[in-house]
Amino acid sequence: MQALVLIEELGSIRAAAQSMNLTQPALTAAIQQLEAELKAPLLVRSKKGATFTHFGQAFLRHAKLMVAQSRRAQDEMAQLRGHWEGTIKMAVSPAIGLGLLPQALRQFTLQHPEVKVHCRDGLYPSIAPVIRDGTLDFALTPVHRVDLESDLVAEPLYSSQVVIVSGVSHPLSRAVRLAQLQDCVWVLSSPSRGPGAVIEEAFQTHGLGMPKVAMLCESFLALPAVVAASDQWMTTMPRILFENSPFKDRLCMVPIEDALPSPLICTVRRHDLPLTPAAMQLVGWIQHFALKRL
Ligand code: TSU
Repeated sequence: MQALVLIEELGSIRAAAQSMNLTQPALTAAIQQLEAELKAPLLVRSKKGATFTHFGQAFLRHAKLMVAQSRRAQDEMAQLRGHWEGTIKMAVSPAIGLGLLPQALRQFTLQHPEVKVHCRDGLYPSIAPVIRDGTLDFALTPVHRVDLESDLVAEPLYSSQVVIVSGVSHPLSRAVRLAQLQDCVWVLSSPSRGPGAVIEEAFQTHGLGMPKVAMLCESFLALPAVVAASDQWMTTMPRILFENSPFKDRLCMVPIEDALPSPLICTVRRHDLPLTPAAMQLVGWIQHFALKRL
């Protein structure tokens, strides 16, 4: 099962075998044995690599959860025995990544240097499928709590501050009312239901029409650069991202006086997969620093 998960992740049987320290024929034989037991072909092999059959894709969903569960079970047993080892897999929003994560990780790794942390970017709802299939233990991301699916749970941490940002030469970079921005063209940093869509919510609250959206830019690395290079586009971003952007001197925080929504950053996980003790400790440090900044 682990091999199947690795084949999907790495794109080939050879790469999966290498990463498991097996020969390719040994791994192929193991998969053939699994296919015989399940009485179903899981992979189609071609010169270009291996692709999953319809059966393979269905089985892979179970395999991912079982591999993740087994990793968590082993980690939890070791950690309960006082052996702080294993892996934490998480995704963070930019406000967490730039804000609380560095301090929390510093404390956590001092206490538990043997626990590996895998951290990637991610926002709800785009990140939900990899929480659901067990790939990630949790995500620290803003959530519209009313919208959360019933198989996920969200525990609130703190509200992040959002600002409206344009390039310095945008004609409305000094606007003070949302109504002045109603004909602007926007770059959203996430689809509707994500925090990048706060401008839609703000326009709605102030009785304005839907904003005109030119671009969806889900890269927070590219977003400030793209907006800095334009005299037409506006966007919203967490204040901490604006303040730390290398493009800050070509960007302008539009001084809007109307209130903007403050996305509520939460710990999101599967409701039936409790965090391992190590993951709980890392989240505990994040909570600690979140409380300190209130
Ligand atoms: S954050 O979750 O606070 O990093 C966030 C991301 C994106 C936007 C607002 C807030 C637009």
